[in-house]
Amino acid sequence: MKELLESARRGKIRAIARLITQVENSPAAAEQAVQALYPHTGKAHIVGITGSPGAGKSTVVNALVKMLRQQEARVGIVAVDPSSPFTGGALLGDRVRMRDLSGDPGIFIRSMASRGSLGGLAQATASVVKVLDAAGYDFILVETVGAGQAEVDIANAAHTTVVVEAPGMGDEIQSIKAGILEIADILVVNKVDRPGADRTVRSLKMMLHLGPVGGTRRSGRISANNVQENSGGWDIPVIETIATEGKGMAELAATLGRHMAHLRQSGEWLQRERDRSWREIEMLLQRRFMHQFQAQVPLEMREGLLTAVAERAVDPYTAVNQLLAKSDENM
Ligand SMILES: Nc1nc2c(ncn2[C@@H]2O[C@H](COP(=O)(O)OP(=O)(O)OP(=O)(O)O)[C@@H](O)[C@H]2O)c(=O)[nH]1
Ligand SMILES: [Mg+2]
Repeated sequence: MKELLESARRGKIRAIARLITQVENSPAAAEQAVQALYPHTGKAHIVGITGSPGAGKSTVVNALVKMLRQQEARVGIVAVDPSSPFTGGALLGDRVRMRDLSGDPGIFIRSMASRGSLGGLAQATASVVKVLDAAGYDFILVETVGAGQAEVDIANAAHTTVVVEAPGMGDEIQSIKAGILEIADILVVNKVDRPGADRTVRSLKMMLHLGPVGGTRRSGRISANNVQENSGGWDIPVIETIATEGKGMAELAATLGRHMAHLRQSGEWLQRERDRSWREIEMLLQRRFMHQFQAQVPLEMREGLLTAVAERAVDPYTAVNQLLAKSDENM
């Protein structure tokens, strides 16, 4: 493990890949790796790319990476596979499209399989991002489908969140529903070669000026009197792209740099790092508590209580009190 960590840190592609596999498969390995690598992290610009299914996220990532490579940046890409069976088919497409990036030693691509719990995926992604950060990648792009809380959690782990939209089918409205507009630092309207692009751009800009569209922006982003502050004076830019032709990518890359500078100058950087640290610690605490609890309370007792609650013999609050009493007893 020690040698593996050392090689990964020196940027050896094979070692990085092997380390990530271990981190994904074993919480103990993840703990060991993060403990060793953490002091070497904090240098990469972590960019979350999210948005409606099919909006062109992977194509944007592909084109953006090419642009960043021209600027000599090293780029890590983490594609979080959509867990929804409806979008499962896009997976193969992603692999094929991203293949023209591979072979370049300045690029590392990893697909995360979605597994069991969503919390587990967010946790695994956070660890993989740390490995890439410690391995010296300048940018780490994390693609997720913006569909639920897990994606929001993953996007929250980024310094900059790019929400990709495309014209047509009331996508704008859907994304508000999914709450993903609220996490955007940069909005990309992709496929502007398609009809209706103007209208999409206009309505998105209008919504941004209307302020928070319900839901909660992350901390520090709404002032006390509920006026949208765009995190300390950051006006959320709307960038028009045609990812298939690489159009708009120079502007997107430049805007990423501008956002990073803004985060640093405004102090928002530290705020976001603190928010992120707390979310991660909270996630780890929850898992740890749950494991402890499961070790301390016999399975039969839990099973018995479940039946009792289902049959209305015991209410859920009383069940929790009894479980906690048992857990204390066995500590
Ligand atoms: N006309 C046009 N098509 C595009 C553009 N960008 C992407 N596409 C096409 O849109 C389709 C979906 O693109 P993807 O990049 O796979 O979209 P995605 O958001 O990653 O999709 P999921 O990961 O399945 O949610 C593909 O067929 C792309 O070729 C664009 O700028 N213009
Ligand atoms: Mg994709």
